[in-house]
Order: sequence, then structure tokens, then C-alpha cells
Amino acid sequence: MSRTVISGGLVITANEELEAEVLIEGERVVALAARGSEVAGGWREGAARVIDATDRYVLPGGVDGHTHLDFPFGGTFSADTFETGTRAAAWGGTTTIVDFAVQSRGHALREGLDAWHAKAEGNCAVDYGFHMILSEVTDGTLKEMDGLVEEGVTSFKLFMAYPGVFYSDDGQILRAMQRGADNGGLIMMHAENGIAIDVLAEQAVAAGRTDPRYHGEVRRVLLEAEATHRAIQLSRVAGCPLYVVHVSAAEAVAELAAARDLGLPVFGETCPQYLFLSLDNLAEPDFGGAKYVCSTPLRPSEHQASLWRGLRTNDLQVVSTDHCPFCFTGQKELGRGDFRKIPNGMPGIEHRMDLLHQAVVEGHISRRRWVDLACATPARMFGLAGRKGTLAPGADADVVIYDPRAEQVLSADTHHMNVDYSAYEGKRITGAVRTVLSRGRVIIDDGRYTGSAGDGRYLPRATCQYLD
Ligand code: DUC
Ligand code: ZN
Ligand code: ZN
Ligand code: ZN
Repeated sequence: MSRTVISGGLVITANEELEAEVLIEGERVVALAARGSEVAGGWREGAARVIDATDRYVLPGGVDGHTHLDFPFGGTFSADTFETGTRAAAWGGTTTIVDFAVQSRGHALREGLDAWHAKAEGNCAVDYGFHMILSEVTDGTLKEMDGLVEEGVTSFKLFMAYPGVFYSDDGQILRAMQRGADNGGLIMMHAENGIAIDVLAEQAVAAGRTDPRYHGEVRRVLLEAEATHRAIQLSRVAGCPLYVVHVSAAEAVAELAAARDLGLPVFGETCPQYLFLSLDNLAEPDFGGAKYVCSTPLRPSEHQASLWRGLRTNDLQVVSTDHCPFCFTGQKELGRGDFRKIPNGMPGIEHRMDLLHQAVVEGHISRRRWVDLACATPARMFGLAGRKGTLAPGADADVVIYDPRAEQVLSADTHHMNVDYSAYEGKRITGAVRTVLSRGRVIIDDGRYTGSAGDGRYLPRATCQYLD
């Protein structure tokens, strides 16, 4: 079996920092040994390859628990395919994604899941799993949930937003939660009161307020907080854990914190766009605000302090991207004259590790918390513990060699996502991914892509391990 040794770096996991060398055999991490030790010297002699990580961090590959590749929205599809999106993920040090398969209304979960397998299989640069979006909760789909959990699709997203499209009412939500309590499936919630939002949106457009900024204004903070509160209470009634996706408002963080203070199994995720961008971006001229239209929306910058605090206090546990890119030309432009028609979503799969390193540099979080939020906890949350999110004997050899002193400027001219703008155009980042291994194979080699479509494998997942 081919041996690789990663030598000279600072190994950082969620739990520790070690000046250690990492021995990889085949697809797995086999052992760690103190830097310069006799044991490590022996490894280096017998290795097919020694990767020098001097002055660099050695991290577990990133786990992005929330992506939408080739995702249908508003009559168009997100611009990254599984091929382009997972390649961009690799460039950014993310070696595992969990994407959302979608049930179409009137159709079985199985049909949606099969369709997503067909999109992904043979095309991915990194390993991937699926959550399932429930667009319609019926007796049939409830029954199907059990089978999906058995086969490794162990989490289900429900929407309190988008009436007529993805929306579930409280009764449907309660029934899906009861099923999750029973079969171990984790319920993920898009928590916004979509019924009220649609009223406000219609009133805004009728009054001529059609620009992108009104997307942010009608999707009120209170309506995220109210839905978050309601989702928590429904999960208590059902007796199931709850994972709230893309939390953006301070008031929603407060709901989660209050629930967690009661000891409830309630979790929250936020995304880099809510930490680094704000409602002001939605007011950029010449329809430029459309680039920042996503839901939940970007908030006034005052909300960021609560999000950072939540990440530090563990009232929020995960940072994922909600990568859902639409090109400005031809896609975002569908909403000129009516912000409701702007496809909701932003690109981000490539820069989560970098933006969170920037947060380390700026003092918002520690290095270990960076790895925890981006690698270890999403792996445990979504049933991939032991294999993903850590560097320990037996884990998949998904490794990122990170240069913490490099300087880079984010730009659409240099990114690898298949989208014609960057949400962070011109932003300076300290730190950069240099080399990436996926199950022992080097797929980014000091700034060169050496992987190929089809390297990535499907990951059947266990149920949530966060409470184990
Ligand atoms: N929610 C998501 O999580 N992604 C895209 C659109 C949305 O509303
Ligand atoms: Zn059908
Ligand atoms: Zn959502
Ligand atoms: Zn999403």
C-alpha cells in the first residue's frame, strides 16, 4: 500500500494542536508521531511521497454540510454542476459535501434521490452525501423517510418559507418531526414565516418597491425569529432534535440559545455571507444587489456580533456555505423589475475555509474552533464521525495543507466556481490552501489541480452523532 508522510507542519484538529507528522497508507490516516521523532524518521524513509508542511497547518479536509449543486430554483438551475462545484470545493480545502436532493411535489422521495445520484455519480472531485428536501409531507413520503435513513440519507430539510413550492404547514412539519424522532432522521429547518413574507413582498412590489434591497426588507428579522421559535416548540412536542439552517438574525440566535439553555437538542448553522456581508450589499447600484439575494437574507451588520458570539458559545455549531450560485447575467437578471423573481442563493463553496481563517486572524474564533465549525462538528452532526472531519488513526486521509501567512485577494477572475461574480470581489484574505488530499490522493498539489471528476465517492451516512 502506498505510503505518504506529511512532515513538518502544525496539525490542528478540533481538540488539539500538535507538531506532528502524519502517516497515510492507502486511503487512511494510520498514525501521528512527534515531529522529528525516530518513528517519523522511519516512516519518511519508506514513503512513496513526503509532503513538506514546514510553516504550514495540517488540517482535516473541510466538511460542507449545505450545498446546492445543479439545484432547481425559480425556473433555472444553480450554475455549478457536481463536477464544477466539487472541484471548486477541492480548491478551497473542502473534501466532503452534503448536498440537498429534492423531492418534486407529487413525486416520491425515491425519484428525487435517484435523480440526484444520477447528477453526482462519476462527476465529483470530492466525497459527497445527500440530505433530502421534503417538498410535500404525505403518508407515502413519511413512510419513505424510514427507508432513506436505513440507506444513509439521514437528514431531511423542511421549509416554513416558499408557500406553493417547498412550504410545509405546521401539521406537516410536526408529522415529519415525529417520524424523525422515531427513525433517527435529523430534521433541518428553513425557518422563515413564508406566508407573512409573501404578503409583505406582494405589497412591496405593488407599491413599486421592486429593487433587490426589498428582498432583505420584507424578509423581516421577526419572521425568522418567529419561525425559529415555532420550529423549536414543534420539535419539543415531537421529541426530536432540530437543526436550523442558515441562521442570520440575532433574534434567531437568541431563540436557539434560550432553547439550548433549557438543555434541548437544538442546533444552528450559519454561513460566511452572514458573517462578512450585510444588508448594505443588497443596495448596491445597477441591480448589483441581486448578487447578494439569498434566503434567509443578509442582515444589517449589527447582527454579525451575535452570530460570532453564538459560534464561540456553541449556540451555533456549524458554518456551512449554502452554496447555491446563480450567474448575474441571465439568472439573477430574471428578477429585474421584481425582486421576487431573483433566484435565491449565493456562491461560496470555495472560500469557507479561507473566510473562517480570516476570522481566526481577526480574533473572532480560535484555530481549533475553525476546524471544529468547518470540519469536525459537521462530520458528527451528519453521521460521518470517525471517517471525516478529523485527523486520527482510521480516518479517511482527507488533509489540507494550509499556509497561514499567504495573502490572497478573492475575485471572480481567479475563483473556480462556475459563476460570473464573486460575492467577495477584492476582499483580502490572509491564508491560503496549498495542497489537498482526498482519501490519500493528492488532488490539489501546491496550487495545481491533480484530481479528476469521478474521484469523489458517495457517502452513506449514519444518523446524527452530535449527541453521542
Ligand atoms: N434555502 C437554502 O437553503 N438554499 C437556497 C434557497 C433557500 O431558500
Ligand atoms: Zn413521480
Ligand atoms: Zn433554506
Ligand atoms: Zn440551502
